[in-house]
Amino acid sequence: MSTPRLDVLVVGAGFSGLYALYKAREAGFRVAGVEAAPTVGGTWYWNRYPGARCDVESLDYSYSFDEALQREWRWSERYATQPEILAYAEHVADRFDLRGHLEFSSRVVSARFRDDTATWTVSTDTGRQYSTRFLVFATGSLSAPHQPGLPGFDDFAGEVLFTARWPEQGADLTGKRVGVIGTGSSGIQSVPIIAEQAASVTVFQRSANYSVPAGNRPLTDADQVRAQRDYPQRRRKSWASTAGSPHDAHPDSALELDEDTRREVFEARWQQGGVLFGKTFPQQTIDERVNRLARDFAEAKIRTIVRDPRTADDLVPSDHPIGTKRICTDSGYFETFNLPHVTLVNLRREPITTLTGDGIRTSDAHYELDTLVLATGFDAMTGALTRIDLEGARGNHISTVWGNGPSTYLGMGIPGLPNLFSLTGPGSPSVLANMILAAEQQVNWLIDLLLHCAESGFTQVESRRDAAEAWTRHVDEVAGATLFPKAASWYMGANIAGKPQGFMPYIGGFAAYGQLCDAVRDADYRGFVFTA
Ligand code: NA7
Repeated sequence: MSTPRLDVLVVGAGFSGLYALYKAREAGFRVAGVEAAPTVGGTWYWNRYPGARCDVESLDYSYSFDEALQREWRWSERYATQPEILAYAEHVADRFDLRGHLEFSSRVVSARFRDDTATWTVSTDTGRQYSTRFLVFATGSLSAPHQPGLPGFDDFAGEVLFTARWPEQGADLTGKRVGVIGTGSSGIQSVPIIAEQAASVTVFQRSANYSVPAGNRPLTDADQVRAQRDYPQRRRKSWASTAGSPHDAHPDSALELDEDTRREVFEARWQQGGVLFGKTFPQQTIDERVNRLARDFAEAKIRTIVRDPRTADDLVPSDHPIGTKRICTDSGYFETFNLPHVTLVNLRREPITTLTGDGIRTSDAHYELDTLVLATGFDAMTGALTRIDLEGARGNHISTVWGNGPSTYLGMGIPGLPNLFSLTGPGSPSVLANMILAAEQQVNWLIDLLLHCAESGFTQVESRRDAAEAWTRHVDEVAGATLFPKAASWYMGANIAGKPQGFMPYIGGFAAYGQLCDAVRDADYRGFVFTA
C-alpha cells in the first residue's frame, strides 16, 4: 500500500480550519491546508461589506484553547467588526505559525477516494494535487454565496456588489442611487451604513426579519480587567451551555409572570442587545404562546421606531416565529427608514418583474439605480461541499449520498466517504452556537479520533450508514419539538430552489452535543467502522 504524502489535509482556513491545522500539527500529523482566499479568516475575509459585525460578543467569539492568546488579545468593542475579527484570525495564524502550512488563493474542485490505498486525492483550481490519508472540510456553513436568478440580471448596466464578495478596496457609494436586495443579517447590517453615503437607498424586501439593536459599545480598560478576571468562569459556563455563550434565559416561565414584569424582562433583554433576545424566556422557541409574547414586544418596538405606518407594517415579520430565523442584530436599521432618501419596497406586494439597464422594474414601478447590492444569502450548510466533485469509497458521490438531504454521523462523518470529516456542517450545532467554541469542540474530538486510528494502525474509518441515519433522524426529531421548522429559513434549506427541505443543524444544545460525541468516543467510537 502506498503512503500518502499527508496525514491530514484541511480545506478552509477560517476559524475551524485554523484550529484543525494547529491541533493536527500539535498531534504530530503531517498536515497542510488549502484556502480559496488570499489569506486566512474564511467568512471574515469574504464578508467585508459595510457594517459587517459579529452577533456574538467578542469575549466569547474568540479561541479558548490558549491562555496566553486569550490574555493578550484585546477586543476594542463588545461586538467586533469584520476588520477586527480578520485581524484576530491573521494574528492567530502568525502567532501559531500556521501560514507556512497553507496554500492560499487555491480552491479545492475535486476529491477522489482510492479504495485500494485508503487515501484521498484532492485537486485544486490551481492544478495542484494532494494525496492525504484524512480530509477535513472546514469550509464553513455560510460560504457558498447564493445568487438568485433575477430576470434581466445581465441587462443591468450599473455596478453589482455582493455582500459576500465585497471588493477588498471597498466601494464608494457617495452620491449613488443604491438598491439592496435581501434583508437578512447582511442587508440589515449594511443598509444603515450605505444610507450614510448614498444619494438614495431602495431596499427590496421579500421577507421582513426580526432585528434587535446590537447594544454595541467600546470595551473600556475596566471591562478588560473584569473580562480577564471572569474569563475562567465565563468559559466554564459557555462550555456547559446550549449555545456556547455564558447567558441564561430568565428563570421564570413567561406565561406565569404578570404583564408588567414580563415587559420589564423583555425590555431588559432588548436593552442588553443582540440575538439573545430570542432566548429571553425558556420555551420561547418551543411554545407558540411564549413566542407570540416576544413577537408582540418586538413588533411594538418596530412600530415605535418607524414613523410611516405603512412602512412599519411592511417591516413587521409575519411569516415566522421570532428566533426561528436567526435574529439579526443591527445598529439603527429600522431608524434608517425614517430618512427621506430611504425607501422600502415590499416584494410580496409588488414583485420584481425584471432588471433593466438602469434599475429594477416591479409590478408597480421602475426604480432607477446606479448600484445594486445583493445581500441574498448562501447555499447554507451543504453548498460548500456539494459544489465540489467529491467521490468517496465504492463510487459513492456526494450528490447521491446527500441527494435527499444531508446525512451525517454526529455532524462530522458521512457514510460512503471514509476518512473525510466535515466541521460545523449539517447535523452539528455550530450555526446555532458560538462558532469558535463549536469548532474547538469538534476539532478536539476529531483529532482524538485520528490519533486513535494512528495508534491502532487503522488506515480507514467510516461512519456506518445506519448510525448516520439514526443521527439524522435524531436531528430531525429534536428540531420537530421546536418551532424552528415553521420558518422557511436557510436552516431548512428553504432559501434555495430545489434543495431538499429539512432542519439541518442539531438543535439539542451545544453542551449536550459534546456529551454525545464523548459518549461515542468512550464506547470505542460506536457507529464508525475501522479498517486496518
Ligand atoms: P440570509 O439571512 O439568507 O438573507 C438573504 C436575504 O436575501 C433574505 O432576506 C432573502 O429573502 C433575500 N433573498 C434571497 N433571494 C431573493 C430573491 N430572489 N428576491 C428577493 N430577495 C431574496 O443571508 P445573510 O447573508 O443576510 O445572513 C446569513 C447569516 O449570516 C445570518 O443568518 C447570520 O447567521 C449571519 P427571504 O427571507 O428568503 O424571503
